[in-house]
Amino acid sequence: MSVSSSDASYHVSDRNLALELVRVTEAAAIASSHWTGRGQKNEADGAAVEAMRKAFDTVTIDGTVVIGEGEMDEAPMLYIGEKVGAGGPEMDIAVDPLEGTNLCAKDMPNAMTVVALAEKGKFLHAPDVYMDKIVVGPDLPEGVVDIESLITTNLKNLAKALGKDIREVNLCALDRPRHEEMIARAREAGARVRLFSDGDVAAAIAACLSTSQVDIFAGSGGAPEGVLAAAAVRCTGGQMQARLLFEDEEQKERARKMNPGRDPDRKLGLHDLADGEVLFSATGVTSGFLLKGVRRTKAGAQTHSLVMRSKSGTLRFVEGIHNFRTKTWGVS
Ligand code: VTB
Repeated sequence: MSVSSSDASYHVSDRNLALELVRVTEAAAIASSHWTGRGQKNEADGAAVEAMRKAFDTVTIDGTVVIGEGEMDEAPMLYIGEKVGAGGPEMDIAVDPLEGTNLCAKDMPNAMTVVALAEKGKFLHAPDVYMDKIVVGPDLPEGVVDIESLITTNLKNLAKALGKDIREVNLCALDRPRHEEMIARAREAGARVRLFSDGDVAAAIAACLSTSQVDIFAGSGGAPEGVLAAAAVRCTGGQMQARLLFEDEEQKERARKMNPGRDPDRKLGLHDLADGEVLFSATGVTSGFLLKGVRRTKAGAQTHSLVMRSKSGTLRFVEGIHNFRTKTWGVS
């Protein structure tokens, strides 16, 4: 398969395309970093969206946003169905231009910019509802945890598979009242629980990386974030299960319309969320579990990104040094 960008024949598994994606998340991170700690989450998000949208203009694909900023009437850019890219092979795109807008506004850990790419039709078309999620890392027996099991059962089975005492198992969960019972049960079973305020894509990835000291991520968060997390989990070889959660019939009907012929209540495996070959890139805005945040310097900025491909399973951490004297928004 050709990897030349000049003949516009990228395939989703192409190595060079992964590096193109880093430029996209870097651009969004640099733009939103201007707003770090300023208490203005909408401005931070807007800056990320605009920079990301513009950066896609240089990527030689015919992309369609399937996970984005919302429906066309509620988002000016990167809305669901929007076409992005400079032309080329058809691909579906999932974005969260600023995952953790509050984290950025408050200068708290784990804000990052996120993009994932798949062949057409391979991402779940997730409505903006909650999704129950469970993630564990690679090299564990298939089905070691199950979204339908009690958290205590999952933690016991995971401890056994990891060959460690349950007291040394670390669960990571969003700090929300809806998770109180799960957290209490996990602690009663002996596990440690690391809570975080926003940004469950980073937490899901952390569960797949041994360096993070997170063994399992569980709980409910945004469904679109679940699809992005799944793309990343695919690349690491980890396991993930999920289920859409609906507050009313209207939400369920929306899910049905977005994925015709599929039962919206079904248990979702990793490949139901992100199938085929996928690419993933994230750049840190504020430092966190995974990535260092943008460091702004006198004449530019430094970025730290994670780029991965499911085909090779290679995880690449990329440091960027951007010169504002030659590029106003930091990337070519
Ligand atoms: C998570 C998290 C996001 O929303 O999906 C969370 O990843 C879930 O929603 O960063 P609630 O805040 O309603 O619990 C965010 O925190 C914000 O989009």
